[in-house]
Amino acid sequence: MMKFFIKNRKPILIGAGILTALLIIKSRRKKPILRPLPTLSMLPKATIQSIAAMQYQAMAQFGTDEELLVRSLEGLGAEDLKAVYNEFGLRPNFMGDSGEYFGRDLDLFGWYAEDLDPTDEDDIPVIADLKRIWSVTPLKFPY
Ligand SMILES: [Ca+2]
Repeated sequence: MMKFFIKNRKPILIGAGILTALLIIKSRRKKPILRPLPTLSMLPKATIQSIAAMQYQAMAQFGTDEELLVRSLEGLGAEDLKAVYNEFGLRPNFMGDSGEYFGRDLDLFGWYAEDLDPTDEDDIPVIADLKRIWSVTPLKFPY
């Protein structure tokens, strides 16, 4: 084992150096801050939490549960939608899925942008539905 390290110390040291540099860069990266929206929602906190959890659940794994994504927001007014946005907050996202270790902290709209593809014919109607639902709030889709 020791022989292996001595023999390969150069690539091992370079590898360890690169890993350390990446960890330093990650820790220094500016963390995004969420600006909560003022809201007069009258829905119970538990309801808002459960809707935000459904939004997350619909996107957190590989692919998207389009039906849950839209259905869980259908019928909510502007104040409740803003409360859901606040409750979702920032959650670590890695290429459209949950990413505890390598993820970037994204707000709900950052998650939509990562998860939904405006050129994918399955996603087009979902994007249209979400645009309609959120159009009563100041929050706008990036595309
Ligand atoms: Ca996903």
